[in-house]
Amino acid sequence: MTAKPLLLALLGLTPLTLATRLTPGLEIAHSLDLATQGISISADGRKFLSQRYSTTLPPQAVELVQRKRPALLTLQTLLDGGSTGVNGSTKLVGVNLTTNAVDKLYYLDALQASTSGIDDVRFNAANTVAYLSDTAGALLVLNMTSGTGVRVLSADDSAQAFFPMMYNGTLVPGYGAPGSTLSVGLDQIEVSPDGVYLYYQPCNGGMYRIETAYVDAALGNATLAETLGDYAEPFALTPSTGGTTIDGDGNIYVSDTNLLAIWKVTPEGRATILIQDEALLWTDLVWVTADKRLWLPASQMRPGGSGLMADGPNYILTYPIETGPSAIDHA
Ligand SMILES: *[C@@H]1O[C@H](CO)[C@@H](O)[C@H](O)[C@H]1NC(C)=O
Ligand SMILES: *[C@@H]1O[C@H](CO)[C@@H](O)[C@H](O)[C@H]1NC(C)=O
Ligand SMILES: *[C@@H]1O[C@H](CO)[C@@H](O)[C@H](O)[C@H]1NC(C)=O
Ligand SMILES: *[C@@H]1O[C@H](CO)[C@@H](O)[C@H](O)[C@H]1NC(C)=O
Ligand SMILES: CC(=O)N[C@H]1CO[C@H](CO)[C@@H](O)[C@@H]1O
Repeated sequence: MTAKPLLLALLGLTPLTLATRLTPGLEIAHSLDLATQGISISADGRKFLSQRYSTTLPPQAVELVQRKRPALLTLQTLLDGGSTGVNGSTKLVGVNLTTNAVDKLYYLDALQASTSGIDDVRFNAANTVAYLSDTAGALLVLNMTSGTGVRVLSADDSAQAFFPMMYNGTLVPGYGAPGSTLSVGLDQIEVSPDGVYLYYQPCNGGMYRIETAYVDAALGNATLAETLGDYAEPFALTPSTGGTTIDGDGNIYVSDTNLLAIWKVTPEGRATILIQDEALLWTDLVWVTADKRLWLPASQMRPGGSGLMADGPNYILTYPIETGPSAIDHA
């Protein structure tokens, strides 16, 4: 036995022992070398991961082709935040999964503020409008037919962090001066399966919803774009969140970075903890598959460190739910 496995065994950290300690229903689907923040699964089962494991290197999108060796740079809907000047341009890229070729490309620079961090994307029921979260505290609405868009909610409280984020019981340290804390504005977004509501929240939680009819109309109505916040309604007091997803019945799943848990928020706004487990360490973008399972990439992010991420193995876990995916989710 080499030193490393022996040490891991002594620490009780081998996948086998972790598995035996997991909450019933929670299963390890993949154990990867690199930390994974997001998983997207195509209708025919191809799995795409977004991985970022350092504050200086750009995130990468890969297809998971073997258990342990992801390869092939492609993603169904790839959002290049351009955060570290990768090509200097933030863009939304669509990839045709039959040909693996880029078939859609929208540049978002005109919609951004200098502080913007474009983080997540969802689509309307007709798949003609894209909604993108801007962690500076705004929503970008993009007309995918014309390629033009509008930045809304930037002056509205609902898009701002009202408190720093929490992680495993304490405030998350910021990237600024020692003692600073991390506050992140509008980040998680979901669209109801019937396309009627857009849900959104800052990273510290506090979920709002707004009718997509108003959001879409803001594309062609500057007055409405300015006052869109008037149509926002508080929906659920969610916690500090790594990522969310929505199922076919409109239940939203929210990963809780503080309690290391997953919450379920029903379409009526009833919020409860579905599962809590130490393995759910900063779970990020979550996915629902047709076999009624949540896919939970535990990104292992440990805030405050220079590199952010812990050493592997990094787990992608699954958990059974009662419903399959929403027909329009990540369409
Ligand atoms: C993807 O490419 C294939 C082959 O060219 C084409 O038949 C299909 O319509 C494309 N899919 C989309 C969604 O554009
Ligand atoms: C998007 O742009 C197209 C083409 O200019 C236009 O016909 C359509 O009405 C726009 N959609 C919205 C929701 O504004
Ligand atoms: C969370 O905090 C507790 C108390 O400090 C500690 O024992 C535990 O190891 C932490 N869990 C993780 C996953 O960091
Ligand atoms: C634009 O939106 C404002 C605010 O909701 C509304 O009062 C006005 O009627 C709208 N204009 C048009 C042309 O729809
Ligand atoms: C600033 C810059 O280099 N932009 C380039 C980014 O990549 C796209 C697609 O290859 C080019 O069209 C841009 O000119």
